[in-house]
Amino acid sequence: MGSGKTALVAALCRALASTLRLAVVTNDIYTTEDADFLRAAGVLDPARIRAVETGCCPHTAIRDDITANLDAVEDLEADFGPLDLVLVESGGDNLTATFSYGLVDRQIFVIDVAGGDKVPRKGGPGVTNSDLLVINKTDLAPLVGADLGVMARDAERVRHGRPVLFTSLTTRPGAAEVADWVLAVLAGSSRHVRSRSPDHPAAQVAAPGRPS
Ligand SMILES: Nc1nc2c(ncn2[C@@H]2O[C@H](COP(=O)(O)OP(=O)(O)O)[C@@H](O)[C@H]2O)c(=O)[nH]1
Ligand SMILES: [Mg+2]
Repeated sequence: MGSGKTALVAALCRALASTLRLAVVTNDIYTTEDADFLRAAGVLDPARIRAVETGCCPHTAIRDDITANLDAVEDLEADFGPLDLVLVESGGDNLTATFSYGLVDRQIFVIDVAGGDKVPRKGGPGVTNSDLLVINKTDLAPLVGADLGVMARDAERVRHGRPVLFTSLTTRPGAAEVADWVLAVLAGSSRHVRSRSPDHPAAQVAAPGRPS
């Protein structure tokens, strides 16, 4: 909770809504807070944002009984389809959270530096097996004493080559690298998207033509 999932969904909407047919499903336990935030942010036609109120452990609704989320995706497809991309944000993100691949084609796991630089080496299915690991809030690293180099090294070690991207969604709200990863996946090949360490200049530079 609080790692920046909704901020990333907003960033991806900003980056991709003009080129892709897009919709969003949010998950909250008792409210529609995240959907309300995204609608108020004006990042996408509000009708294309649906809220699922899980009413129970948020992991269950993305992993075990995915019916409510599948219904929301199918409703969006019926109303606005064909859609190129539906972003489903989970209502919880502790280290054991995973999506059923019956619900999603790809999983992005978002952690942030404020939890400490130990988090990647603690592992868990999201950190190790997600299709993309995003380590967010790099702007806070100096304030919380998180060593981004350690996080990059540990993440690479536990993920065996699966990609890792560092973001600061407050200082660079376009999340250009993540948007590029999504586009590469949609184009049918994510193989050219390599892991980038935070001290690698390429990680800090927005792709040409994309807002950062
Ligand atoms: N400093 C900083 N704050 C961020 C960043 N990304 C998100 N936040 C803030 O962190 C809080 C939680 O973000 P949110 O997207 O709601 O997290 P979620 O619970 O994972 O969906 C909000 O106050 C955001 O403004 C970031 O990169 N840097
Ligand atoms: Mg959220």
